[in-house]
Amino acid sequence: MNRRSFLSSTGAVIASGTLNAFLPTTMAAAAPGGKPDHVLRIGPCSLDIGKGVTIKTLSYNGQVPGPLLRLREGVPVTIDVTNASSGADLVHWHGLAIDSLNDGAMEEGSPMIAAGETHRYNFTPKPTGSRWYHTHAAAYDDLTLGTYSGQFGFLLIEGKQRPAHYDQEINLAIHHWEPSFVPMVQTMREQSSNMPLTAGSDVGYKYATINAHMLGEGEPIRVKKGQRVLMRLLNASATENVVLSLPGHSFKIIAMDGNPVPTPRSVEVLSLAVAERVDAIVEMNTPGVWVLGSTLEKAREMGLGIVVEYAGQTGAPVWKDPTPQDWDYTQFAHAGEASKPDETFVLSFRDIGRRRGSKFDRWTINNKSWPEIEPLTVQQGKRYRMVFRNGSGDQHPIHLHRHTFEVTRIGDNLMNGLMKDVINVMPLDTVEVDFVANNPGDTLLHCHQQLHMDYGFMQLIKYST
Ligand SMILES: [Cu+2]
Repeated sequence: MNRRSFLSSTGAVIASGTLNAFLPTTMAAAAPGGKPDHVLRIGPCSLDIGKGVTIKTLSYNGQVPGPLLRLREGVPVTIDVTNASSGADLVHWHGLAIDSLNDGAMEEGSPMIAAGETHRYNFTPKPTGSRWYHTHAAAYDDLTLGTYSGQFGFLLIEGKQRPAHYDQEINLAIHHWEPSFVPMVQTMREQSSNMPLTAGSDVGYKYATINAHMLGEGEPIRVKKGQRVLMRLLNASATENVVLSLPGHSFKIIAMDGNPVPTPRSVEVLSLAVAERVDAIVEMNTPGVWVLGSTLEKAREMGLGIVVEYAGQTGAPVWKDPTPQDWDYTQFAHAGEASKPDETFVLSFRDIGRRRGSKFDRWTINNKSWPEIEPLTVQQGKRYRMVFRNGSGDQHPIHLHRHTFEVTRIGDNLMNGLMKDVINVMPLDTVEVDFVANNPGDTLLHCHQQLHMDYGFMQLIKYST
């Protein structure tokens, strides 16, 4: 039976709206589950990030960052991911409160997508805000994999509330390229904003980019005097925390990790640990040609920056060192104590040095490493406090999957109202965050520094039944 004769013989069925049940299997097989809303293809790509500098990496749809995905809060979405790379991979939807199987972390039970396979993610996005998507595959000592690659993109969940008024929006993703093993000696550490306190091996980089171009390459950010520009900044580096500034301007921070901050504030210097996001309004009121870039000269030389050019202005881009300041999360929160938790978990982080045959140090939470570490158990509806004690000399951007937490203490400062999904814990510091167990299913807690998560810095949270 061809399609026309099938339709004409089932006219009454079409009118009743139950056509699908009567479709011949050959037609159904042509579109399993129907057409997806979005398609991502993991595959090799070549990027010209600067003059004579070509990077070969894996990315989504041949571009870095991957395609901007704008989803509506509460509207179910299907995303087909085809893995055209040579190894198994998967996509994590970072910052969303969705189910464990679709979240995109193998440790939570999300399936790995074998090479050559297509997998359909199916979820209802929430909450509203600047999220992102990226590979959650481990890399270990293969520095072409995981978040060392170009597999990341912006994921904007749009809801009813509008952010502050703005004239132009710009999404800026930071990444470091050409990783290699380097001794974790002071000279390399000085190039990063991590602290030179530990020994062992580390990863260093040759290049850095904002939106896949080194400073001075690619198109500048073009602005006009008087404009209010919404900048969404994402640190998509595998291991490097960054500190940025734009001479002559300030960043009015309105959201962190996509969540509106209780106390929006203007800052001259912006700190972004691995996986953190900031939404900032920048008032364009200092005409000229400027460098928005790392506050470290060596990092700008590696490419970490982008030119901001006012209409009608010409000349070499100008950099000026800002007044040095320590990053302070508390200024964006309310001062004072948060709600009391029902229970508290104390988690101490330590570097236990290298195991035989490994290039990298092993990490522990309460003296145990993934996968030997037993899960934390929570009960639905209860509020939990996690006390992060950093007993190491490294910074740790700690990420909680599938939940948003409230930052309740940094060092000696009590605070409330600041909602995040990544918090950077400074060397030897103590940070406390609270979350409500409101999304049953296995939930991963880990350091987002790829070297740390690959070498033991992960723990599962399980809901008791
Ligand atoms: Cu870490």
